[in-house]
Amino acid sequence: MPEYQTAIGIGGNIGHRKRNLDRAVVELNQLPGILVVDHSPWFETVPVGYLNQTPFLNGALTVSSTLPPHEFLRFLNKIENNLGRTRLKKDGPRTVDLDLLLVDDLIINSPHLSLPHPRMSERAFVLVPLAEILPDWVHPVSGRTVRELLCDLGPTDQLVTPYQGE
Ligand code: PH2
Ligand code: MG
Ligand code: MG
Repeated sequence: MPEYQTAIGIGGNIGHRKRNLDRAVVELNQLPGILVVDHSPWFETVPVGYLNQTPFLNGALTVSSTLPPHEFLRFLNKIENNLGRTRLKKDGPRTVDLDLLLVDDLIINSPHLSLPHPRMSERAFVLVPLAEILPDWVHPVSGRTVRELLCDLGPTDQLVTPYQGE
């Protein structure tokens, strides 16, 4: 059975954010063929895109999986739905968002899935947590490591801060 090494971005800003995200991680780990290998600390982050909403809690996970990326994505969407995710507004408030960021060195551009995640390199709320667990992972399109991509963003301390509790 092939094993895929996967990086996942997780975030949310509705309700008890930490409780929601912790529950998503537990549900993920309970899926057959999925093992959560590592987990960044949680960070409080300024909303990007749609600005008029409460701050997010964000983190990153590494997961070992026997599921091919498209199947894995279906399970991630299921967990989002279990946790009450609605999709009323692009970039708007959500209980939990689980995004596939990187899967091995795969490059995929299909209608439902793009890998690497197309906006990951611009987003401090993705790269700061990811750099805590996978600083040396090479982005297969740009050839830059996660640490280098984060450096490229310049200072991020106004956008991403350690989580202090709800
Ligand atoms: N997710 C988005 C859009 N904007 N901003 C922050 N801070 N954190 C997110 O997870 C986030 C966002 C789309 O998925
Ligand atoms: Mg997202
Ligand atoms: Mg998403």
